[in-house]
Amino acid sequence: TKSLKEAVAEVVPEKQEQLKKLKAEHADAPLGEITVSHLLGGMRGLKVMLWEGSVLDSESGITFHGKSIPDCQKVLPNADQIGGKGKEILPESMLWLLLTGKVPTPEEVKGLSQELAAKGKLPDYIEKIIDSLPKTLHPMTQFATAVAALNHDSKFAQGYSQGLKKADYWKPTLDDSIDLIAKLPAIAARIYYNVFGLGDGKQAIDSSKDLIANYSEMIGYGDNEGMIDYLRLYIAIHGDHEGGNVSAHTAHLVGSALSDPYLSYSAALLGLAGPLHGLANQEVLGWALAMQEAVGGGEASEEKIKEYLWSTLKSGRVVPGYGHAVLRQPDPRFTALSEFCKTRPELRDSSIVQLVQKVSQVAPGVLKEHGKTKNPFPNVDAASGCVLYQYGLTQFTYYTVIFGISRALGALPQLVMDRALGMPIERPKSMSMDSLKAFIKK
Ligand code: AMX
Repeated sequence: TKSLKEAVAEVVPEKQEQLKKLKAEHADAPLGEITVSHLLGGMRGLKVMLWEGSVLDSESGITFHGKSIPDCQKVLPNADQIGGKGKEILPESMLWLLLTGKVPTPEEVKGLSQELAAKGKLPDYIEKIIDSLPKTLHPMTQFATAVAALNHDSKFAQGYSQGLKKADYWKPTLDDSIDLIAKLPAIAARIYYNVFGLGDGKQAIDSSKDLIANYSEMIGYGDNEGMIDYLRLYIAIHGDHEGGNVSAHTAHLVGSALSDPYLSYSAALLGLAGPLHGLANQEVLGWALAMQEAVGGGEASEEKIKEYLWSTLKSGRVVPGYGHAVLRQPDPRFTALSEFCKTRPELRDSSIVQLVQKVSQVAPGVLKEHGKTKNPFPNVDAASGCVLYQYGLTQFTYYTVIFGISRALGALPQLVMDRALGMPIERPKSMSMDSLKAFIKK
């Protein structure tokens, strides 16, 4: 049985060799043409970034090192296999896959779980920082603040200041990344306690439990098997969505300046906090509850749902949870969460879960008729919040924090790979409208 660090150490030389070959054989191969509309249109579709953990296909959705979500559900170890209780993918298993490209054994996952538990306790100064923040400060701002402050003890920052060799950068980047992933649940739970007075406020960690069983305990859901397994699935499949999305790209960009993993991931969280990105799950729930009040829950008629959708669109708002910058089909993450709902009676019978499912059948037609969005189908955020709500986690300003625990599983492995591959500081060229015009005339 290998440790995660040993498994990464095996992969790094293979990846370095692969990069060397790619550079030697294909450095000048064109990857497409850049037009003015790319520059003006948020760089959609431009292939300008290396990202190893996952690839997003506009039709079939996300794959993690070539494995779809159903593939991962089949092969990645779950809690039942490591002495716990639960059938869904453990985030530890997903982390292992994202970092190494390999499926871990249950023993390897158990070892990683124990390592995370051992590193999960927060230092006193972090607890004090979180406790000093006003309750009215958005939980995502609190989250990013605490994560940035952990750079106080960054092994990468310390090593760099002491003249660490470039070839070794990835090692303390990995140490910091594992340390950060281990501490995210306790940070998130302390914020939950401070802002909403829920959980026991202690963030105690039981080393025999997996990351999310511990987190669930910290936020007061230690006895709720359905919620614990939902959180595992949710966190595992939100982990990575290739590199171009705002949070992943931000971690990569900030890390390219050799800012340490805490600073890089803190910046990523601040991007995740935007309503067009991670905050959409908070937006969806507020919108769905208002709809429930206006049209009824699971029993609402298609006509009423249509009317409600049109009233949202006519008021100039977007339908939250629908559309995507890359996907052109229903998001497989939405499908996986919807399938999970079918397996649990408490979710099958839930009025809000039923309403959200009904909306997902009606909204594509309305959005097509509206004619603006390139993708009229639900994305992951359409489904994720209503399950939390049904399980009693009704504080929806907290939802994106849970997404923030997850996104580290993909963004931090890429940071490790960036340093292992010696990726340079990111510095695209910008242009003014005048310089653009002058350039086009040439
Ligand atoms: N409802 C109404 N209009 C929508 C829409 C929606 N759900 N999605 C896109 N549109 C509109 C856009 O606002 C844009 O209008 P404009 O020309 O007047 O500015 C037009 O359709 C074309 O947009 P697009 O090319 O299809 O999408 P995009 O790549 O620019 O943006 C996204 C993608 C996700 C930001 C957008 O679909 C959106 O705002 N969706 C709602 C918010 C949401 O669910 N975000 C979560 C995404 C997943 C995640 O990151 N967590």
